[in-house]
Amino acid sequence: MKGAIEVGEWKKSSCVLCAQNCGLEMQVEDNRIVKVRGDKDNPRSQGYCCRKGLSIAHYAHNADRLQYPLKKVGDHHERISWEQAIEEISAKMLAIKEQHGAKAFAYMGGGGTGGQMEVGMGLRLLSFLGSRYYYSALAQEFSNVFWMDGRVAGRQGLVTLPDVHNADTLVAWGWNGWESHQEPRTRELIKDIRKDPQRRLIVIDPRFSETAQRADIHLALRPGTDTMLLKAMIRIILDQGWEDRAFIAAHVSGWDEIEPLFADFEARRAVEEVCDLDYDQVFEVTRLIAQTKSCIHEDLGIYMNRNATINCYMLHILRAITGRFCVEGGQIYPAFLYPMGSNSDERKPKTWRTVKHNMFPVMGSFPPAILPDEILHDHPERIRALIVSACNPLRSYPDTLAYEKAFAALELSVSIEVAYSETARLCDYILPSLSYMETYDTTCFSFSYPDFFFQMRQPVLEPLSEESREGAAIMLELAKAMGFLPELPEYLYEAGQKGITAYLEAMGAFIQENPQHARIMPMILAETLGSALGSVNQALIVGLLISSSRAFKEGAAAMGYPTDMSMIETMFNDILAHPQGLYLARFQGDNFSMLRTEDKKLALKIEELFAPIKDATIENELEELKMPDDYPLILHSGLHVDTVANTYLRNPAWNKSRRWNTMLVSEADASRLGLVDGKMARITTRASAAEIEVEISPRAAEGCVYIRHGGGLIYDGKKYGVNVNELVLSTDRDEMCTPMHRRIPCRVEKI
Ligand SMILES: Nc1nc2c(c(=O)[nH]1)N[C@H]1C(S)=C(S)[C@@H](COP(=O)(O)OP(=O)(O)OC[C@H]3O[C@@H](n4cnc5c(=O)[nH]c(N)nc54)[C@H](O)[C@@H]3O)OC1N2
Ligand SMILES: Nc1nc2c(c(=O)[nH]1)N[C@H]1C(S)=C(S)[C@@H](COP(=O)(O)OP(=O)(O)OC[C@H]3O[C@@H](n4cnc5c(=O)[nH]c(N)nc54)[C@H](O)[C@@H]3O)O[C@H]1N2
Ligand code: SF4
Ligand SMILES: [Mo]
Repeated sequence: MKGAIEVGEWKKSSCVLCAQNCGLEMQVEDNRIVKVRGDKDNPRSQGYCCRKGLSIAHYAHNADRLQYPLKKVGDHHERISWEQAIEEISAKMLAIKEQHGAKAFAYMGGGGTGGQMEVGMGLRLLSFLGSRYYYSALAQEFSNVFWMDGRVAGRQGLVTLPDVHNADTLVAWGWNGWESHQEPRTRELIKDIRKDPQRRLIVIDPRFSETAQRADIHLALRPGTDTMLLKAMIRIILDQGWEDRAFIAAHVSGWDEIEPLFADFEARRAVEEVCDLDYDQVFEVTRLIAQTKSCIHEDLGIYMNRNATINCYMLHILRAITGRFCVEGGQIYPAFLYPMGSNSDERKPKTWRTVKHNMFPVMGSFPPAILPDEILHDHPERIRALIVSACNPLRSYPDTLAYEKAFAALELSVSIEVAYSETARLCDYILPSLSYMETYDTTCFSFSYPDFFFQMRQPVLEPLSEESREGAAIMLELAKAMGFLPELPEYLYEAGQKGITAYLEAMGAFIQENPQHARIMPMILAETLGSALGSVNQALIVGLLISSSRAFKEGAAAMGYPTDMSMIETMFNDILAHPQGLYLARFQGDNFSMLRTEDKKLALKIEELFAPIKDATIENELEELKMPDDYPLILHSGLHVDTVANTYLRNPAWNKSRRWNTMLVSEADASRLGLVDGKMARITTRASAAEIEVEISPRAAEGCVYIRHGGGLIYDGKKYGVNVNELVLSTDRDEMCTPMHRRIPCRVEKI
């Protein structure tokens, strides 16, 4: 009846499409998201959101959503019951373990930008199976920087970030923040800097990116020459005496041995002959970095490029010698509830390595670029069974063709998914997860110091299907079916009904009687408190608060939380009462107190990197920068622009009438190659070839072509766009096994 349409209430949630997790409010009618806006009450994002967030309904509602467990039969999937799925998968896993041992198992994904409770349980399941082969997206973008960060801080997992909002000079180095965000309220930040005559934005990017367009200074360096620019900047600082000697003496160890690495480096020659930049401009940028309240946000233009490890290292050297570490508006260690990852020191002999490539993990994570190889070889300890959850390797990870072969060779593949993704389609079993709009979850990306922000997203939608479950609950089911959970007393289940403090008391008594089970406390919590709360994820969040560090608990006390046993319950109730998120802790002590080095100094000396820095001479670099004759151009495989949301948004309608799967080419290259805007061209790499529409763009640098990330989508059975990962070989990677997506050799011809 007209006029009687009930207007849905606005519910508080957050975006799950990038690590910013901006607060969103959603209006829901008939269990569908009908309107979305930024949530002004979210203290971190303050109403900010981008067009991806505004398109979130496409994530929740689309034709690919899964509704019940599926099993591969011949070349298609058939519906099966949960009982059958859990029984068959667990039986197969136990049989594989019996026959081939723990190294046959790998687990991939689970985390991502929507929620992290699933990965917590997934890692437990993997460890019950006896394996440490965890593969994740982190190890295809950040291995270099996380490894290096680990050395400097004395422990992996202590990731550093630029405090961009408090800086006067912001350097965007290989970061296209206007489009990719990667900082809270990025566009507002860039606008604020433009308005303020005391502040400036400097962009270091070969391309006239959307961010470069808004910069005070744009250093459009020749692609891949960041190493020379960094060496030159450090040399200039030393020549000018701009280094902060007092800071170095107080907070840095190892500088005396590092300084000689830059002796005699011909800064001007490097800048002019290698980077193709104006020396005076580089000199001025270096001065601004050294002499103003500066910070540098580097991103995939550095991380997925040549020399990534030494470049990340030299960025830290630059920050440390200019005193821009652990200070307001500089590079900081953010406060955390739990570290971003574990400490996996490859120097320790007990650290697992992969069988084929002898590769080590960084922060507990192995690199996806080599997984196909680790499956496709004939060693008896090759990987034979894989659980993939909350990730989409067939579209996201390099060398799609190798991945296809690898999935076909697995003895068991299980996907935990919300959608019938390109990866799920290849799996033996697909288990339907509740979507992030239907669950309680958190990512814990706080990104600030000393205040720690926390938001537990609450469900805004009823489950689409009664058969879908929390990802963490699925992991728990599998663990139980394989007999990894002991018989638990009824009183633990009952205590949860009486509140969290009562539960903690009961749990304390249980562990005292059964100290052997302390190790699997998260599983026990998930099982018993999870059943009382009706949500495994909620129970796991309580678990995080329980196991938080002393620094966190002191920080929480500083925010006024009680310091006794009731702290957890008080805090959890506060979390529930603040669906928009809240600041939970104010860390005590200065930012240096986060360091895990014995002397609380930045351990800047990383000896393994001395030789590669020395070897990066002007002559060597000029030689190595040459492209092969048959592949003279650089393919930038995967821009993270406005029309891309990794592979989360499946319905192509969200990009209707936008050019989201073209190849960007400069005017100069187009006229040289006879390419016409809107017409097709063929691009060939060492991996394969593809035909794609040409887009002549002022944003493209000469000598480079660009294909956005996210093509190769199969939506509702139909394929859309070129999957750029089909054009990448797994061997297009560096020594840390990071794919060099920003430098794939290619050639382009008109058709
Ligand atoms: N060539 C190229 N490739 C790239 C990049 C590039 O620049 N170039 N960029 C890379 C980068 S930086 C990253 S971070 C990655 C990311 O790669 P992935 O980690 O693979 O992430 P997504 O592609 O976003 O895949 C997320 C998957 O999770 C599923 N999902 C959504 N919600 C849920 C849920 O609630 N539960 C479960 N279980 N699943 C869910 C989605 O349907 C989707 O299939 O890929 C990258 N791949
Ligand atoms: N809209 C949107 N935003 C996203 C995502 C998305 O899918 N869509 N995904 C998110 C994820 S997972 C990630 S990791 C981030 C990535 O965020 P960004 O790293 O900002 O994304 P990219 O598009 O890879 O931008 C890299 C920039 O590096 C430049 N570059 C290329 N080669 C070189 C070089 O040799 N030297 C230098 N100095 N620069 C170079 C490129 O021209 C480009 O502008 O984005 C996140 N945000
Ligand atoms: S995709 Fe946009 S709205 Fe969503 S979290 Fe990232 S910046 Fe915020
Ligand atoms: Mo990423």
